[in-house]
Amino acid sequence: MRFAPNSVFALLAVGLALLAGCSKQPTAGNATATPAVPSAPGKIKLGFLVKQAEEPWFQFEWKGAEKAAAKHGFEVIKLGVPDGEKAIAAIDSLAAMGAKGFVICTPDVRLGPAIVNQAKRNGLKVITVDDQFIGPDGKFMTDVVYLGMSATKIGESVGAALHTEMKRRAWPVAETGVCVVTFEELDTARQRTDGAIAALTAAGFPVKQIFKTPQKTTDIPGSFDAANVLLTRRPEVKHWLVCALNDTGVLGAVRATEGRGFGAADVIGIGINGTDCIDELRKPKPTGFYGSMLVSAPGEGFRTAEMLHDWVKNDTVPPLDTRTTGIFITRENFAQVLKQEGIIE
Ligand code: FCA
Repeated sequence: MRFAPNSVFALLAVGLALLAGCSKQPTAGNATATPAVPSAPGKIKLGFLVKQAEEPWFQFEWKGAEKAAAKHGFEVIKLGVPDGEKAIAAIDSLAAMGAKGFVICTPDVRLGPAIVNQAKRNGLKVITVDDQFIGPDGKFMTDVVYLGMSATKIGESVGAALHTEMKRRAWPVAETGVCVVTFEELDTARQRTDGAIAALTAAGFPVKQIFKTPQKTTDIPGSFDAANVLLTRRPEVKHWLVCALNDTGVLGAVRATEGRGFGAADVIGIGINGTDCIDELRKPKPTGFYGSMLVSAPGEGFRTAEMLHDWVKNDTVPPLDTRTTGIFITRENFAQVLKQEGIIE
């Protein structure tokens, strides 16, 4: 049987849609968007692969990438790659569709060497975003272009903001505990929670009242379970400060504190991302989720896609390491800041 070029593309598009549809969790909105039909010939095509397409953070990165595509006239192929097998298969699919490169937030940083090899085999350029690849020696693959947040610094701002708010509320330190939901196998996550702990201890908070509790999965059920284990072990704590690698980590922990009868007056949770807590901050009644360090997801998506396009089109090699910073948002200023950042209308 012979396929006309268009039907081959249509088949590929169906294959990719299936691939994206296999994400572990159902996705919202255009989370698994794939090109329905192949684009106009001649447009440069670039992939944007993300580990958790259901997380608003990554949907906002995609929005940023789309904006760069509209500005520069290229096409973005957005795919969710929740595991290694799907990530490797997606690279082959991108090549078959004629893409020239991709930006990726990998589902596992240790896939770095395999992803780089697969990209090389297919002649694709690679930029990593958010989660930096780890090489076989256990060290960061600093020769692969990377853009991500200044994780330690942002974590430190979380710790400092938690301490400031605790003092403002005049909580007795002896009755206060810190719930640190951790995911230490991911470096950017460990740096964030270590940063928060470092800032709290630097401000004089007693180390013995800072409790780490690991989450098995980086979603709300994962952090909810992790926090529950800790809350059971520490019934003596009357007020909780909460931090984690991102908003989702803090949201799950705050839900756990609510389940144990703690209200907004006795919980201060501060997340990271600023994109995954919008509904929470919009709730008419305050919750224990106090605020978040907003990092620009659309900005990261725009910048990485633009750098990749410039690299493919003009051979401009991007800087190897770019770091982004955060802005503190709370119920008071989130609407205004998120508008300024183009995250909400
Ligand atoms: C990691 C986290 C995301 C986001 C990103 C910048 O990939 O899982 O939620 O914080 O870093």
